[in-house]
Amino acid sequence: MYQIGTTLTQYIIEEQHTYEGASGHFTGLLNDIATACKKLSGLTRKGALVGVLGAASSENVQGEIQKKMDIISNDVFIEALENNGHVAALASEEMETVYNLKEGKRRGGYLVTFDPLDGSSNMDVNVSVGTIFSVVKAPKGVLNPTAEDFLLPGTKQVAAGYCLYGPSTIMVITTGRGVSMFTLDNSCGEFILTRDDVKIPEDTKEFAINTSNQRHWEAPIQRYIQECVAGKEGVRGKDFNMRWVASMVAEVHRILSRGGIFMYPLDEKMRKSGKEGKLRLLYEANPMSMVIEQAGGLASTGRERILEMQPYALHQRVPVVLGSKNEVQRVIDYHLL
Ligand code: AHM
Ligand code: MG
Repeated sequence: MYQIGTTLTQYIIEEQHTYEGASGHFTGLLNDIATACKKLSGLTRKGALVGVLGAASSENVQGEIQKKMDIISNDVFIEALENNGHVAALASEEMETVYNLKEGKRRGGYLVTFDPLDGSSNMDVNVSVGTIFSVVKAPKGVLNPTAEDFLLPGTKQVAAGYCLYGPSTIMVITTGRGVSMFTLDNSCGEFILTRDDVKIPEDTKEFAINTSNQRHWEAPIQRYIQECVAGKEGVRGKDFNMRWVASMVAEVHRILSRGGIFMYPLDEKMRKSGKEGKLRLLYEANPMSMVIEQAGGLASTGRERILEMQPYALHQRVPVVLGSKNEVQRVIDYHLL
């Protein structure tokens, strides 16, 4: 446990001391991620004043129209991470293939995957967006890692987290020893520890799912939501509340703050179009699952633990059910029937 008020810089230096033989690269890398997030915090706050709202004239590898901020935030991340010799390669939602460092740049021992601006459709309507990141060790002695090198199960992550650009800018980090939450103090430009050892309540009365897809859901999800909506009069014997921000970072942050369950399940419409889910395994589901599990929650596809899945592609999609332990377990149980 760290003292509330500790700066992120102090925290990552202290974390380094807990690893024997640590070289300082991990510390440097987390620092670079924090720098990128601070820049993005500034840009998202300025919005229309600096001309970053609206669509770009390009599509990403998933065939989605990119927002200007998708491209800008991807560039901000690359710039912050490629110059200091801590990473070997990068991969992101906004790039089709692995980003290998330019000739002459120092190579480090880590691979970073990231969604530079998740929920970016919210930018234009001034609703919370966020950055999600995942860190794994790079294979030793490989100069230019390939996509194959990134295809590791989430259990191999050495750090993961997100930065939420909301009323406050909040960085949430886990290095596998619990979850810590830092709030950006703009007066000194530092992230300050505002909650440590975050734990998610095991029970909840709040669910998050895009109900416009209801007619496509599979039976276990239909049953779970119907029982929530039936409230006090139904089998659950209590009223539930519903929230949907359309920004996974904001949903996960709410769940860390007061409990809840978030679902983006596989449905019949996706099945018919050959999709395996909406959210991406390597830079959305895995890092968020690590954060949720480290805070005492569960993260599953409904059928298996997300963190144990063996990825086969960089942009692979996956069904996601995560949050308060007892509710996620109930959804898993309904899938077993
Ligand atoms: P994005 O990475 O293209 O922004 O999409 C991911 C987002 C999540 O943040 C959010 O949970 C989901 O897409 C919202 O989907 P929908 O538009 O179907 O409500
Ligand atoms: Mg995303």
